[in-house]
Amino acid sequence: MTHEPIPAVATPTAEHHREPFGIGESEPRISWKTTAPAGWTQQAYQIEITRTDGTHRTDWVVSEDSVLVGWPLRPLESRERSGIRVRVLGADGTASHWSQALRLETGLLEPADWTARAISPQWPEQPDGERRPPLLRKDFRSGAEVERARLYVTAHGLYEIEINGRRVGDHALAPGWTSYDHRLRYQTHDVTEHLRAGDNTVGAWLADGWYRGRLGFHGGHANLYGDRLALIAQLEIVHRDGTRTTISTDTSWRAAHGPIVSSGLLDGETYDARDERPGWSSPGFDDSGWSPVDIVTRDPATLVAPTGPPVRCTEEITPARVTTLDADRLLVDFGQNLVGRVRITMTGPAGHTVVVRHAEVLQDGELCVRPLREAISTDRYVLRGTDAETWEPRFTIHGFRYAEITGWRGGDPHTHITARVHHTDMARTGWFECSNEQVNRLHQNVVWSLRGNFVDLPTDCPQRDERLGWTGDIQVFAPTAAFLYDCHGMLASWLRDVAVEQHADGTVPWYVPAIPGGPQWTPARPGAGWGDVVTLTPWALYQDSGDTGLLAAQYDSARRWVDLITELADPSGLWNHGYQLGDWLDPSAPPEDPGAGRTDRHLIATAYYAWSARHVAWIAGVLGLDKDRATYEELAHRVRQAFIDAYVLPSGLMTSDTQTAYAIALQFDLLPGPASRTTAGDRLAELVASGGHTIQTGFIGTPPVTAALSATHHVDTAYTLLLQQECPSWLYALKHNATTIWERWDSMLPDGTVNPGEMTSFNHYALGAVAQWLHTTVAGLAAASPGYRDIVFRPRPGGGITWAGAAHESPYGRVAIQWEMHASGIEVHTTVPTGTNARIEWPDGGVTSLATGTTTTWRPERHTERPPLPTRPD
Ligand code: RAM
Repeated sequence: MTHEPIPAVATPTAEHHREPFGIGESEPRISWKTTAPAGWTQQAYQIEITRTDGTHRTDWVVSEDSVLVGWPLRPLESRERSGIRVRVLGADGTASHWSQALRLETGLLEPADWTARAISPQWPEQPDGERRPPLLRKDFRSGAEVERARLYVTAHGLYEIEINGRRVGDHALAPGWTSYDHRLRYQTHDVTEHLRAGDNTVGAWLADGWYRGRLGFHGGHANLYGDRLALIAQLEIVHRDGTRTTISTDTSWRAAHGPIVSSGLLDGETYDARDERPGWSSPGFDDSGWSPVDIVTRDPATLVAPTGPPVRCTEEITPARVTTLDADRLLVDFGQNLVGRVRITMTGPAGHTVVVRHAEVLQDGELCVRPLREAISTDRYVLRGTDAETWEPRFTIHGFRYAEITGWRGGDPHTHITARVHHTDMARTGWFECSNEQVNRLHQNVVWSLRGNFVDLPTDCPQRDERLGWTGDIQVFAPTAAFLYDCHGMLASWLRDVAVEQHADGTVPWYVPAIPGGPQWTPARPGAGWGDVVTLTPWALYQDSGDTGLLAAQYDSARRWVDLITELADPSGLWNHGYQLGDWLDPSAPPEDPGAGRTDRHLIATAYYAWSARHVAWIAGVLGLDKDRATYEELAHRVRQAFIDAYVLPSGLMTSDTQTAYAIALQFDLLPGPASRTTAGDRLAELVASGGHTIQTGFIGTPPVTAALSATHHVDTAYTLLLQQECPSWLYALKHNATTIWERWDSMLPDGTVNPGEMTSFNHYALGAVAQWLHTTVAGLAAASPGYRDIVFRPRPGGGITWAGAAHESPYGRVAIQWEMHASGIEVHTTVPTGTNARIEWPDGGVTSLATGTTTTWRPERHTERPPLPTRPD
C-alpha cells in the first residue's frame, strides 16, 4: 500500500512577478505556498530547475523558508528559459509531490544584447508646435519556419506594436513612466503566433506620452526628456532549423504620419479615421512615399526589464445613466469615478467629429471641469464614414465618472459606449467587509482610488494637470496598498527612481519622476512626511512581503535622507527650521493655503526625523549592518529625547494640543513612558470628542488617528470618528455619492458645489489610509512579523458593527478572519496558512494560539479590568 503525500505545493513564483516573462533578474528569488494539515511544518525543500543545459536539483535544504528563497544555481543568461518546481518535506516525514513548474524567461540582461537602435522619423518638427505622432514600419522575410519569436521593445514616448496587421500584447501606456534618463523600461512579448514563413511586417504607433508630451501644472512643460519620439525594437526569431533572424530598429525602417492628429496624457487624443492607412502593418503595403528615419541616442545600459505588471484594461463599465442634454449632446454617467478611457461605436458620415469630454463631477447638470485645471481631457474622433466604427484613444488616460459626448451618431448609448478601466494590472490580495454598508462603501472607494492612482507609478491624482508620483501620498498609503494589491513589483521600480533622483545632498524630490513645478516645488526642499518615503515605504512593503532584498536595494537612499536631516537639524536633534508642508490639508487650513494646519510643522518634522532614524536602524539590523544599527539607534534615541523635551510638557500634554500631534507621538513611540501614553491617548480622545467627532487632521494626522485611539483604549472614540457623517469625516463624502476618496474632506461642499480651492481632486488615496485600520483593527488582521510569518488577529469590535471580516493573500497563503458578535460573546473564524504562527489577541487581553488551517473560536463576553497599555505602539 502506498502512502499518499498530504502536503501540496502550488506553482512557485519568482520575485514579485505576476508573469515572469522577459524578467531582468538573473538570479530570481523563488517563493512557494504549501497547503498541509494543521500543525504541519516544513523541514526541508528541494528546488528543481530545468534550463538550457538540463535539469538540476538542489539537495534537500533543511529550512523552513519558503518566501523569496535565493536562486540556487549559476545565474540565468539573457533569453534563457527555465522551468522551476519545488517539493517540500515535513517535520512529520510527509513529503509533497513536485509542484507544477513555473515557466520563467529572462529578457535581455546585458547592454550588449541590444542591436536595436533608437529610431526617429527624419522629418523636421517644431518642438513647441503641433507634432503629429508617427507610424513606423519595416517589411522583412522570414525564411525558415518559426520555432519561437520574441519582441523586445520600448520607446521614447509611448508605443503600440502590430505585426502582420495584428496588435502585439495588451499593454497600455507602455513603456510606462520611469526616470527616463536613468532607467527606461522595455517589454518582452512572445510574438511566435504573429509571424509566418515568408513576408512579414512590423509596425509601430508612437505618441508623446510622458517623454515629450505636456506634463505638470501651471501650463506644464513639454519635451521634458527630449523632443524626438523614437522606437527601439528588437525582434528575435528562432527558426525550426535552428537558425536565427533578428530584425532591429535601424535606418532601414520607414515613417509616416498616421491617423492620430495629436495625443497628450493631459490633453486627450484626436484621431482622424480618414487618415488611416489600411494595411500599413502588413506585407504588400506600398511605403515608397514614407520618410526615412534617423538614429537618436539611447544608452542600452539604461534599458531595464519590468519588475511589476503592465498597465492594462482591467474592467469595462457600461453607462449607469445617459441623459440627452441637447440635440446630439449626451451626458453619460458611468456610476463610478474611474481611470481609463471611453470606447465608442458609431456610424456616421465621413468627416463628422465626435467629441468626448470627461469630468469627475457635475455642476448644474453639466461637467465640472474646473478641478482639472489645465488638463483638457478631451478626445476627438473624426469618422471615416464606413459601417460601425469603434474607437478608443490609445495614448491618453482620464479620471472621470461622467463623459459628455457631442456629435453622437451611434445607436443605443448603453451598448455603444463603454468606459474601459486602466491601471497597473496587479493581483488583488486584500478584502474587507463588515455589517455596516457605509463602511463597506468607504472601503470600496479606497480600492477604487488605489486602482485609479496605480497607473504605472503611484500618483496623487489621475485627473487634473498633476498626476505625479507624490512621495507623501504613497508614504502614508503604502501599508494600505500592500494589503489590498500586490504592488511590490511596481513600487520597487518606483523606489529605484526615487533613489536615482534623490539629490546629492540626500534631498528627496517632492514627486518622482521630478519635473519642473514652479518655485514652491522646484528645486525640491527636504519635506517631512514626504521625503520619509525612502525610509518608511521600503519598511512598509517589507512588513507585507518579507522582502529583505528591497531593504538592501533602498538602504543607501534611506540612510542618505536621515543623514541629510542630521545635518539640517540643530545639535539637540530638533528639525525646527525650514520649509515644511506640515499636516497638509488639515480641514482648518484655508482652501488657498493647505499647509496652514493647526499642528506645529516642526513638531511633525522632528517626529518624522526620529521615526525615520529608527527605521534606518531597523533596516540596518535586518541587513546585518550592526555598526549602522547602533549608530542610527543612538540617533533615533537622541531625536526622540529632543522631541520629548521640546514638545511634550511636564503635564503630559503637548505644545501643539492637536489630534495630529498626539496621534503621531503615540504611533511613532515619542512619549516618555506608559503614563504619558495614557495621558496622550486620553487627551486625543477628548480632542476628538470636543471636535464633535469630526476630522481635524490632514495628510499626516489622519492615517494614525484611529490607530492611536484604539491603541490607547479609546476604540469607541475611534468608531464614532469613523462613523461620523457630518463634514469633515470619511463618510461625509458618501452623502454626495462619492465612489472614490477625495483629496479634501470637503472637495464637494455641503451645499453640493465644488470646493473653490484650485486643488480639488475627487480621487486621491492618501486620506483612504484609514482602510488599513479597518483591516487591522475592525476586522483584526495584521502581520506580527515581516511577510505574515507571524500573524496576529486583534479584532476590536465596536461602533454597532455586528460582524466584520478581512482576508489577505500573504506570501504563505490566504490569511482570513471573520468575527460575529453574539449576546454572550464573540465567534471568530480564522484561516492560517501553513508555515505561519498565529494568535488571537482578544479585546479583554486574553490570547489564543491558533493552529494552521481554518478554526472557529468562541470567546464568551468577559468583564475584566482593562489590560495595561503596551509600553510601545505595535
Ligand atoms: C498636491 C498633491 C499631493 C500632495 C502635494 C503636497 O499638489 O496633489 O496630494 O502631496 O500637493
